Amino acid sequence: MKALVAGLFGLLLSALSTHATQAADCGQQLDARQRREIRTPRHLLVFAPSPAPLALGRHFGLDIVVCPRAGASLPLALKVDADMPAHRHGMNYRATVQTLGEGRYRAEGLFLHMPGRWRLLFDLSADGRLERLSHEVDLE
Ligand SMILES: [Cu+2]
Repeated sequence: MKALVAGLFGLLLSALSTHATQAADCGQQLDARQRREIRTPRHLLVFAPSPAPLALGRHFGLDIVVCPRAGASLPLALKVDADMPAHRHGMNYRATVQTLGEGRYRAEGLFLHMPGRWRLLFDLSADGRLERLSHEVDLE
């Protein structure tokens, strides 16, 4: 019985460390100075703007990597948008997202047209659920 418990505990530890390694490796190919992370219980999303850094009144894209956590699946679809909650408006442009495979995505056509606090919005659909992730950006 002791051996069985120890064995199960070992299995649990190795499962946990496997997940930790995957999460730690997520998005490592993106520029370390520019990349940002958003964690939820189900996904880790890492993104980096290009051109970087984000600037007012300039078209930019995002390189995005999504890594599933805790038994979640890769997103079937990812939508990217941005808004200014304090002003109740979004962008004047619609971003497009290309799926590159293995959790990698490229969003194009973002444009933040006024100074203030913006939110980058990432809508993931995976496992029949929609999950909205957001990241705040202050632009001067
Ligand atoms: Cu505004």
